[in-house]
Amino acid sequence: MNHLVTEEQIAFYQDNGYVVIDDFLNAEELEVWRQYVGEAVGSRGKLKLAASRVDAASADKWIEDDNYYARVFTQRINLWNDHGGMRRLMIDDRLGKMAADLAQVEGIRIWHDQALIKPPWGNPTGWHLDNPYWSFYSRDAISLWVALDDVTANNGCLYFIPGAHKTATWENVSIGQNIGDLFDAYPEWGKREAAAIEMKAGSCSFHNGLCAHGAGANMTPYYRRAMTCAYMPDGSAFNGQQNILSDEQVASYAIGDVLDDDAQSPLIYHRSKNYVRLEDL
Ligand SMILES: O=C(O)CCC(=O)C(=O)O
Ligand SMILES: [Fe+2]
Repeated sequence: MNHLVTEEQIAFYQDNGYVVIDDFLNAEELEVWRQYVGEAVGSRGKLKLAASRVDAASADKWIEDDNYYARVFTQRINLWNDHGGMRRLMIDDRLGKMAADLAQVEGIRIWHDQALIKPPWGNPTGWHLDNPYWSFYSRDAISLWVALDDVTANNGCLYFIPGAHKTATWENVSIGQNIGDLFDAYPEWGKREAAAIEMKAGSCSFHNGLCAHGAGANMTPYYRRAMTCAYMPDGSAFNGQQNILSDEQVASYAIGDVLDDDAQSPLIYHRSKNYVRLEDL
């Protein structure tokens, strides 16, 4: 694993809100990631979250519908919760350190991982911001996106508006059918050109949770598989939004409480504190 980020990559990330790491995984690692993601997604059926993390009362909202969004991508969240191999891949301080170095923060927690598999002839991923969906607000939230297949402008590569994270507020749109709705909220971004991020399988990108991004349609008869992980800087506080938290968790927090439950959001790397190791979970 090519897990050491350079000063140039950090500077590029800070300036543009995203960065690409070529050849992040070697060929053997890529095969392991593909295998584990395939197994973990396969065993979920239609359930987006692990069964153990879903409230009976609100189970319906985590079952995939057969709608437009289901054809943007198959989305299965927190595979680390219910697949041992995915847990080994995600609870890895090398990933945490990459994220901490790029984001320039002290410690990194998993907010959620997610497999995002665009089906053959899949719909585009509308422009959006990530952090406004989550249960904490941070200008330093960061996500990893690993290409499990070669991604090009033909099959739904990511696109970013370089530097958008610098002027983003937390105004957002949902990923709907009009892919450009975000630009109604941020007209200045709508006048800029997007960067198309084509990557070989095994390469990855990181993006800031406030950097505008989307992905193209899949104009091929093949799947476009990506494994991603959204990270929360250690010390981030509850903002009142439920997102992936259970009703019980939401009821237990007041706005402003620090989200430091390692069973929900494991601290996978910290520069000076003890952090979670695989054996601890
Ligand atoms: O893979 C995609 O189509 C979108 C990815 C995305 O929005 C993300 O990783 O935050
Ligand atoms: Fe996103």
